[in-house]
Amino acid sequence: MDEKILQLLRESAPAFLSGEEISRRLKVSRTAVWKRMRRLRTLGYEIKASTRSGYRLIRSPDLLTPSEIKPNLKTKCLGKTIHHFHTLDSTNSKAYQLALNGAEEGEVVIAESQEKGRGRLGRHWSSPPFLNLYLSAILRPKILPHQASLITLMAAVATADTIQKFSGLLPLIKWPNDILLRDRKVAGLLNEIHSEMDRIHFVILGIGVNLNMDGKMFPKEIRAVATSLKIEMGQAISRKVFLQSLLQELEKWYTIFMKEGSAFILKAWRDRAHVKGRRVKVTSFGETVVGMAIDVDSDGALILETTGGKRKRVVAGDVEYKEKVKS
Ligand code: BT5
Repeated sequence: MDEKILQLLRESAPAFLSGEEISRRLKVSRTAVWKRMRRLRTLGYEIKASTRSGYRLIRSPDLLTPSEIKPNLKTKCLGKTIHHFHTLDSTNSKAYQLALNGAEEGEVVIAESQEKGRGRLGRHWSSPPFLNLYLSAILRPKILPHQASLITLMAAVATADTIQKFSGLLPLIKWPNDILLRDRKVAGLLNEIHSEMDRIHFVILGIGVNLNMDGKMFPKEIRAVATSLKIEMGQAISRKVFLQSLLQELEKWYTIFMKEGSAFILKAWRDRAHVKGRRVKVTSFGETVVGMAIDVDSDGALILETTGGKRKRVVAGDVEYKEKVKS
């Protein structure tokens, strides 16, 4: 109902739209319309009311509701259905449930805040309200389960590209799922898959980007290692414009991946990751390996050369750079 009222107000702007006309078009009482206007104001919409002329939308808040996002969204599939929530435990968990119940490729879950935002391996993702982006997209790629890591690389490239276009700064991708600005984490990805041995049912692509957080808003334990676009750019940014750009970039890179295979993704990833020749320490399944990063292979695994000259292939883990990153 909120969405429909906002759509009517937008269509008639800058003119007023009478309460009678709204109640007629939506088949609800005028009291119901009045109550909805009051609710929309509490959500931050500035709506002018005049007893003679009706209602006029003056300004919308920077909310990530479908009615805010969809008018300027230029994607064909991604984000055409947006499930928006003021708060959720985790957008990934919600998207997973929706996908199990048959949600289609391209449906997106967005929350203004998360109570149990998740990182990998049960870690926590700090998700305060109205400042950042917490998004999960449902994809149903026709690839084999062992290629699922490439979806993470694809999403990392799309997220890094969006950040660069928005800020003019050069983000660096840290294998497998971190996006860094000036050596600090500005975004993280959490991909979860539901598959059989030879078939992926769906991938949940979870992306968290710190947009308008100030330094002191981060929990103490990550203050020195996290950043936001606002901190790096010195100005607040529009979350909805960022989200629209991100969905467009994701769709672009996903289409390239599905049509052309992994070569373009890997090249773009390598250009942004600068991992080659870097000494790293990788913790994977409780084991720690130190070595020289050689490359990522065609399935997105990290290839290391250890001190003994042996090659080691790492499919999942945490990377620590043994020297300072130049971004
Ligand atoms: C990640 O995990 O980086 C994946 C983060 C994915 C978050 C998105 S938000 C939308 C979707 N729904 C979810 O529930 N999750 C996804 P990992 O590599 O394990 O990094 C987690 C670590 O990053 C934590 O242990 C902290 O050290 C740090 N961290 C937590 N919150 C952060 C934040 N807001 N910004 C930067 N670093 C953070």
